[in-house]
Amino acid sequence: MARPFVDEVLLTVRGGDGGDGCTSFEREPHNSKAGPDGGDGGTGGDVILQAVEQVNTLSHLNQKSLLTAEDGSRGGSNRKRGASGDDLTIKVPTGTSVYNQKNNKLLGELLEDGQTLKVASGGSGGRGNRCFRSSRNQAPRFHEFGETGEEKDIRIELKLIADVGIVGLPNAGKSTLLAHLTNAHPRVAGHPFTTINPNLGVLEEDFRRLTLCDLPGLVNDAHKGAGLGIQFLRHIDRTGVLLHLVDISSRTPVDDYRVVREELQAYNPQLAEKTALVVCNKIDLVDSGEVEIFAEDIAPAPGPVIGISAQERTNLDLLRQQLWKLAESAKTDETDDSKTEEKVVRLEQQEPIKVIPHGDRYLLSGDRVSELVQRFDLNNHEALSYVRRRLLEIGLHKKLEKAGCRPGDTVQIGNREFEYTG
Ligand SMILES: Nc1nc2c(ncn2[C@@H]2O[C@H](COP(=O)(O)OP(=O)(O)OP(=O)(O)O)[C@@H](O)[C@H]2O)c(=O)[nH]1
Ligand SMILES: [Mg+2]
Repeated sequence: MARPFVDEVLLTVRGGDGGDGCTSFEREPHNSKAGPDGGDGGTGGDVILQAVEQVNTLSHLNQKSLLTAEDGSRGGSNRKRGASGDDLTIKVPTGTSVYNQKNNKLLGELLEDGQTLKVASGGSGGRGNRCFRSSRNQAPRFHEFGETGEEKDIRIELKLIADVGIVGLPNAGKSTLLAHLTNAHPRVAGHPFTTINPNLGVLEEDFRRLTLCDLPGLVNDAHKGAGLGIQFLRHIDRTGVLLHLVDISSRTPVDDYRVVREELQAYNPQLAEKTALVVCNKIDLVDSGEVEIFAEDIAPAPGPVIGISAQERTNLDLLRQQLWKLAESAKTDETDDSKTEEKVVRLEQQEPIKVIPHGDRYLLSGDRVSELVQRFDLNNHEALSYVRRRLLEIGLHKKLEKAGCRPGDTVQIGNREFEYTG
């Protein structure tokens, strides 16, 4: 059996949390000025996707699962830094695109073997108390908590990267051909729509490899949703060569041929241009000469027209030779398109600081503000005064005043409340 084909997976990925910093003091019995020596926490691991040629499907990933990288460890006394958490590397096939579920933005594409994409960053480690020593406070008794790892809902979408795409009406014998040309074992049956997901197979010869993709059958008006529709054609967007397979034993082979050409055109005229080879299948069922007549009827054909019997394996050597030749010339013709398709990771912008008057209080939001509040123990008065100072430094004062906040008013950040002292 061909491996199950999964072309879209929704996942939640989470970077590891940073380790907490440490509060500790040097222990030198005769030194009254023994200073703070709490080390920093380690960084949390990142979640990374890596394209691996040997992986062909997304079926090893469970829908809607949560995948988390390792947390960083706490810092220790004597300035000891906590260990960093291990990254979590998720293997995906080449041809994978990754989107942020929230806004459907492309986070990046993995097109080449070995290429990686970071999808969630680990949190940074919290600083140890040593870092908070200042002229005001020589012996700080607080540390910073580790940053929470980034969490993201992502959608991983697979566009197969095959060298050759096989298209045709249902029952033309596409899967039979794939099975006889490559290592794949797709389901073959004498009724339409046996193939409902694309099948991939690899043809290997003299250290050369050609990947073939057998697609579900196309029918008249597939572009309007008839049959299985045309959305699976996106899997051959990047295919170099199209092999159009026609059942020559059909009563109307020329019409059959035209229907598929029209559907390809309707999907994407550029894709139709890629048709390089028209293959008449099932010649075991017709008189010799039928292929020539057909070729004349469809002239000018977009490429060579050859007759085969996939089932009887007639002319498959000739077909192989043609495929190697066409695939190689398609590769050399390839413009730099695939390279200009940017492998961008767009950094998400930090949410700016906002002050919203709400009843008797002022609500504060923004990444920098929430982070400061989350990363310290606000029941510790030293930590609290540090946070207050930092909030003033990042310009909160002005924003609050502008919004009408006066000393004595209540300011709320997350579920914490503060009195504004001016
Ligand atoms: N006589 C003959 N029958 C063939 C040949 N190739 C395929 N068939 C038969 O045609 C039928 C359809 O073959 P499939 O390979 O499943 O066709 P398909 O194009 O993949 O069909 P869908 O997946 O439904 O689109 C099966 O009964 C095959 O045994 C051939 O060369 N000669
Ligand atoms: Mg099939």
